[in-house]
Amino acid sequence: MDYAPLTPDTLPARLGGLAALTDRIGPPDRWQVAEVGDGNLNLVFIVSGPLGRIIVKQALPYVRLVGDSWPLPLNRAFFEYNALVRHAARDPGRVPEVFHFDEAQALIVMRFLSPHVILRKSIVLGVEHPALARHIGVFLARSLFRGSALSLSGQGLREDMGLFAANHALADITENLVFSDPYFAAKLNRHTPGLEPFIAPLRADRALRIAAQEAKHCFLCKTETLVHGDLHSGSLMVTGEDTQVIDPEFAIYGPFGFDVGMFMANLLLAFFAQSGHEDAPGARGAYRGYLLGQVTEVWQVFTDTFRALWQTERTGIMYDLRLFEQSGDAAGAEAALIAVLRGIWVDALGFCGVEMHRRILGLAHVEDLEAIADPARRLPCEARALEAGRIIATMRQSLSPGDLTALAKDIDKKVAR
Ligand code: SR1
Ligand code: MG
Repeated sequence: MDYAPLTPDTLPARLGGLAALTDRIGPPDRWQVAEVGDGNLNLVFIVSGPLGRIIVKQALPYVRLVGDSWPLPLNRAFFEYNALVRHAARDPGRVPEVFHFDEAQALIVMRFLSPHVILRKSIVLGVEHPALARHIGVFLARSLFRGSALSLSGQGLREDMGLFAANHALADITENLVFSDPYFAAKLNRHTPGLEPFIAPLRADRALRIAAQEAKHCFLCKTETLVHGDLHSGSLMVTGEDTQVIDPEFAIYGPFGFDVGMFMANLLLAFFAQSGHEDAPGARGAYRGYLLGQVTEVWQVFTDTFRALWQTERTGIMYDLRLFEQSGDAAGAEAALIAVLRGIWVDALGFCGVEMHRRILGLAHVEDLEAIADPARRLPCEARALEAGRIIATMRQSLSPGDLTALAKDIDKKVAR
C-alpha cells in the first residue's frame, strides 16, 4: 500500500492485522487511539487496548511545525529506526524497544513509556531527576564510543556512515536552523519583542559568527561517530529513577561533541529560565544548583565512562593498541585519550553556545523559556542565555567545566534584570 498518514479513525483498520500490536495490546476492535504528537515533525499515537498500550510514530511528508510548505522526506523514520537499533545494542535499556517498523508507511511501533514524562516538562515544573546526568553521561559515552572507529572496523564504520549519510535532509535542518539562521534575519526566525537591543550586538560580533561557522564545519566534516543528532530535553523521557532516550531521527555521522553540547545547552537554557519560573527571587535557587550540577556531572560521567571504554573496548581502527599498550606505552594511550577528550569538550562548547542562541532567536524555541508567559520576565532570562552562549562559543578553547558553571552563575547574577 502507498504511504498514507494515519488518523485515530483509520489506525485500527490499517494496523489491526499486526501481531506486533495485537499480541501486546489485544484485538483492534477494542483499541482506543489518541494522537498526542506535540513535537515539530511527526504524528504520534497512543494506542490503548485491553492488554496494554503502545506507541505508533509516523513521519509526515512535511515539517509539522510549519506545514506542507516545507516538505521533508519520509525516510527519516528509517534513520530513526536504524539509530534506535544501534542505541539499544550500544547502551541496552536506555531507548524504547521497537516492536515493528514499516519503511513504506514511515512508521515505528514501540514501547509506551509509563509513567515517564518528557524531561523538559518536568524541568519546567522544577522536578529533580537525580540519575539524569549519570544515565545520559553513560549513554553518550557508550553510544558515541561504540559508534566510532574506536570500536568499529574501517569497513563497518564506512558502511554505516554511507547509510546515515542519506539522512541529509534532517542534517540540512540542523545546518541551517542551528548554525546560520540565528545570526542573520532568516525568514522563519522569531524572538521575544524587546530583545532587539541584545540581538543586534550578537549578530555584529564577527568572532561569534566565525565560531558558529567553525561549529558548522565541525558538524559537517568531523564524521567521527553516529550521533543522536537532536539530544535536547524534549528527546528524553524520565521517571524518578529511569531515563529513556527517544527520537533519534536526526541521527547522522558527526562529531563526538555534538550530542554532549546539545544536552548541556538545554540544561543551561533551563538554568537561565529559572528567574521566570520562581514565585519570589531566589525561590528556585536549589533548582539552579541542581541544573548546573547536572552539567558538571554529565561531563564527569561521560569522561569516566569513555576512559573505561578506551581502556577495555578499543578494538577499532583508531588508536590501535599495537601502537600503545602492546608497545609498552600505556602512558601514550592515556596521553592520546586526554587529547581526544579535550577536543570533544571544545567542540561540545561550540555546539552548546549556538544551540542556546537558536532556541531563542530561531524557529524552534524551548518550553523552558516559552512557558514564561510574561515577556517582561522572559526577556532578561533570554538576554542572559544569549550572553552566556556567546562567551561559551567564542571562548570554547579556554573554558574548563568549572569555568562553564561559574560563568553561568556569574551571568545569571550580573546581566541587567
Ligand atoms: C523544523 S524542525 C525544528 C527542530 O525540531 C527538532 O526537534 C530539531 O531540534 C529541529 O531543529
Ligand atoms: Mg524530535
